[in-house]
Amino acid sequence: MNQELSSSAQRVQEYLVARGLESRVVELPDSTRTAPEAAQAVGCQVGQIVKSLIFRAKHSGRGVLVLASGANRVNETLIEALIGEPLGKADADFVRQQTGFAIGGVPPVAHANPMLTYIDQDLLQYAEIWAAAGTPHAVFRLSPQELISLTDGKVVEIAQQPHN
Ligand code: 5CA
Repeated sequence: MNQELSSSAQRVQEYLVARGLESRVVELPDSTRTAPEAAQAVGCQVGQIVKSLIFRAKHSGRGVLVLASGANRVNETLIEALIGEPLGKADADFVRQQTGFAIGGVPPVAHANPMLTYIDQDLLQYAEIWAAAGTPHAVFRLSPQELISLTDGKVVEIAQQPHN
């Protein structure tokens, strides 16, 4: 039986089909707006949730996509060293303009403007990971290798070391 997806989730599903992925977008009654909520809703570890974070490079103004494990805080200094310029945090309008999606449902793929992409190496320890699929109630499951090939992202160490 086909359940109808909301239009943003449908856009992500169509992208996955076009790229030959078997993944199916699922819309859940519970919120998947944050990584802990998404982990709770699908019943996985928070580290298996892909956070799709948009940054704005300060000098060039370009968007940078960081795909981080839900368990990690991003070390922005490391990303700045990789791109060679300082980062500013993107505001909600910039996120929508770059991705075509609203915060809380930003998927790692199917963006309006494809961006330079970095992938958290900590995601590679899991057989399966889950990412947002366009809305704060939609997710899809994939493997880390599929995430790499879909996004053409560079796998790097992203996590900030705990302070204590
Ligand atoms: N659906 C979940 C799990 S996949 C999700 O989208 N999580 S997330 O972490 O990728 O997206 C939430 C992120 O949006 C936050 O970590 C934060 O970086 C960003 N964010 C939240 N509020 C704002 C805001 N007002 N301006 C800019 N970015 C924001």
